[in-house]
Amino acid sequence: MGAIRLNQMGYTRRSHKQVVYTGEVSKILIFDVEKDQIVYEGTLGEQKFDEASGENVCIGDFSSLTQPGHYCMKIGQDTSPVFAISDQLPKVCTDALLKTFYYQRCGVELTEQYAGSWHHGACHKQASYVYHPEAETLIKNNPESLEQINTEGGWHDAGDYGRYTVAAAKAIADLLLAYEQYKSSFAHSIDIPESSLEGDDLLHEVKVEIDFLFKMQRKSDGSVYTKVATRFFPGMIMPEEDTEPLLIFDISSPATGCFAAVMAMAARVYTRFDSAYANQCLKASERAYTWLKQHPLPMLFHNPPNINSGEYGDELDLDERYWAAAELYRTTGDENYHKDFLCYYPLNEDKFTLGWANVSGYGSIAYLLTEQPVCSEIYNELKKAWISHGNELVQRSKSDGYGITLALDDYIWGSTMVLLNQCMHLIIAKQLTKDHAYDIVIQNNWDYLFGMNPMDISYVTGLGERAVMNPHHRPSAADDVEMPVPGLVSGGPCAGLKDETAKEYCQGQPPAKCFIDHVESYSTNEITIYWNSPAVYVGAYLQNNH
Ligand code: G3I
Ligand code: 9MR
Ligand code: ZN
Repeated sequence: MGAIRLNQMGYTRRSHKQVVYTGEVSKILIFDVEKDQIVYEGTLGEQKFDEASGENVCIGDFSSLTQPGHYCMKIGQDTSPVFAISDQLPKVCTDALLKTFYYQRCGVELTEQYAGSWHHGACHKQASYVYHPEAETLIKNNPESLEQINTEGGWHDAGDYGRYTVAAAKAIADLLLAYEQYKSSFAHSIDIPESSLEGDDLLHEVKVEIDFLFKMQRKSDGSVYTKVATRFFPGMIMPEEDTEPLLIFDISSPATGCFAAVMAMAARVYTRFDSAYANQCLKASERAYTWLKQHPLPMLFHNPPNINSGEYGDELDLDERYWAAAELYRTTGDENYHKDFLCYYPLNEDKFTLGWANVSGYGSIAYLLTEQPVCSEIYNELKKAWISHGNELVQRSKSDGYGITLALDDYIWGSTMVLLNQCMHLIIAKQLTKDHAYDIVIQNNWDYLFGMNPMDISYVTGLGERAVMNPHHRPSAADDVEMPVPGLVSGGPCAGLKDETAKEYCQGQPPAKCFIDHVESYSTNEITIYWNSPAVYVGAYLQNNH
């Protein structure tokens, strides 16, 4: 672990450029590696204690270096990884982050033409059955007695091969928000099978997951199943080797609510691309929403006994109802959805979280960005609260040694998602205020992801000289390719030490150092589609703001 922490991919010409150094205060020297000459000399600020990492750090600002090139930094006896200055970097990073959704595809062969070394055969083509306590026996002896539904397609959730509705919803929401707000960042090919077709690749890729979600809506009543997965997490095997029976698990009101929300988003976004498809999304959304109205009490999902695949437990569904009403109102302008949103508004104390369990932030974004008439009292109150929370994040970053927004208790399972969600919050706050005060903090959070962090590691596989190499990701672990699938965002430090490997390696470490780049540490080093999706959103913003 080096003493010089910076964005290992590098910086755009005019971006804020900050280095964090854990040695004694001394001069900063930056070398142009092509010309082998010193091109910058600077100084570090005073040492300060960084509580999250338990280290004394000094900050250096080298923003005045703007010349494109490749550089390395020397401070005292320490040397940094080589980094670049180029306005192409946000595009390079965003494309890699977005391409991972292709690598997560289920039910299709990933060919060498598009997946390179990480190609694999078609997977999870086996029959999938609606769960029954005796499913294992019945599938063997009397499969006709079980309801069989074709659930092929979509994206694997994470390091495992489960496909989960609420996880899909956050991923789709982030990607569609990125497209709605920064369409120009997606006007080029990311080299997937559909790249030759009409339309942008982000829309082609998200359609893969939406097409899967259609199959998760129960035909009889419009409610939505929570997941399709095997009974247990499989071993560290390739997807095509995972041939255990697939089970479709019960419907829930949170799953149905976030389905209604993302389908309403899709209806809005796809309408110019494919109006018939957009209409199909809207009908599915309205059908799910009708079920929600007919079932005002929460219907929650918990894994049945002897089932050990992801649960995504969620004890509340008011946030999903809030989000669904907001998106349907934004898409249709139907006052009935507006009335519902205004009813749900006071019931949702938290209005900012962009999680997989608490999705209230998406409902707030939909109302803050809506093109429809609003209730000005509620709108102004929500806008003021959103901006105020953004300012609190900025204030918090000022006392953090790395200038990032994570609080000490944010180092949870998927802390990089928390960091990126906070970045999304600041970006929306900037959209609402046009205030550039948010820029530096957004940049610091982005730089943390790519190496300016207490682990001196890029938390994105394949991006950075010292990037995560051993993610808890079955295809990366089970293939015979040394390099992991590129562009995957690791969950990052988790102070709760929620797996045996984290306990073994991170015991006693401060929160920001509770990370181990080990394939078995799923609580600090797994990857998921909804940790990559907020990163795509931030990268898309940076492509337009550098
Ligand atoms: O929100 C609380 C916070 O208030 C509290 O301070 C903190 C203390 O530890 O816990 C926080 O809750 C954590 C929650 O994630 C936050 O979202 C729980 O402890 C933690 O157990 C929970 O972990 C989830 C994990 O599954 C285990 O359920 C992760 O969010 C979730 O991303 C992860 O999802 C898994 C899927 O089940 C299977 N596929 C892989 C995927 C990623 O690991
Ligand atoms: O691989 C599983 C990962 O996707 C989950 O996030 C994690 C926690 O639910 O569980 C992982 O599976 C492990 C299982 O929980 C315990 N036995 C080892 C499995 C592989 O690490
Ligand atoms: Zn699969």
